[in-house]
Amino acid sequence: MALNPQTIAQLAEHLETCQLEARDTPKITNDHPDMDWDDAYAIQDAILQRKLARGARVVGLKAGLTSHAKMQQMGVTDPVFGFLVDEFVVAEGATVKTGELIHPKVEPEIAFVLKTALKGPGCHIGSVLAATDFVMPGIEVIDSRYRDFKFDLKSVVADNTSASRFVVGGQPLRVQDVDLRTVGLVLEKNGQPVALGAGAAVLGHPAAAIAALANHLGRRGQEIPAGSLILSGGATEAVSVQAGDNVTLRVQDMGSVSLIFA
Ligand code: 0L1
Ligand code: MG
Repeated sequence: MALNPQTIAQLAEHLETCQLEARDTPKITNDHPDMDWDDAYAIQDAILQRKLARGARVVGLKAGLTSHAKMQQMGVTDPVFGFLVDEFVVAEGATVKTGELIHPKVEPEIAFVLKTALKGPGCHIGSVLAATDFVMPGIEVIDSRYRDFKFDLKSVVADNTSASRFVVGGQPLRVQDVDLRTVGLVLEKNGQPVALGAGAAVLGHPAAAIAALANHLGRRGQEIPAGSLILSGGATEAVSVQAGDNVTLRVQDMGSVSLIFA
């Protein structure tokens, strides 16, 4: 690691304060160009520890930047992984207050809920499907703390991969009842389709994103616990939203899920 524990704690405090106060910041690698991947995930972990110390509950995990559309949109080449806590949960059809966010965007995602734990290395699509209880539609609201969404991958990892809010809902399906590669999805904003995609946009198969997360955690001696909810990543580019917008994600055979922005 290139950063000392004090710097990691200070960067975690800085990024979490930006999240809680809806303030943007230049990317942290500007001042810490030697920061490495372990530093980036250590900062993310330190943000999680700050939240846990205040009584937060981990409610899931996320993979991000898992589609070519997202990678192209953000000018990066690799997936990233983050955590979801209870303060990010929005109920189906509920309102997200944009005043609590910096510059929100929405992403159409397939969420997985596991019935058994998954531990890498060596996880593959088959292990993920065997471990999955059901899949369901989810909208992730991302809100990078970095000014104008300008960042590099290490800065994004430290910033918990821009996680800010999410909703899941619709009709859960068992994985044997759906082909997750060809399943179609439509993201609507104010009643108009604004992004269209299919499951295969996510690393060829959304389960591959869950396998990548399990393998990433396995390298760190961790696993995805049984019962976890995991967002597999946006199947299309992210769409900006503002107060007054309503957003609906429709996924083939899985119904729809919605959010309102006020
Ligand atoms: O969930 C995501 O794909 C977001 C990853 C972080 C990059 C971004 O803010 O777009
Ligand atoms: Mg996402």
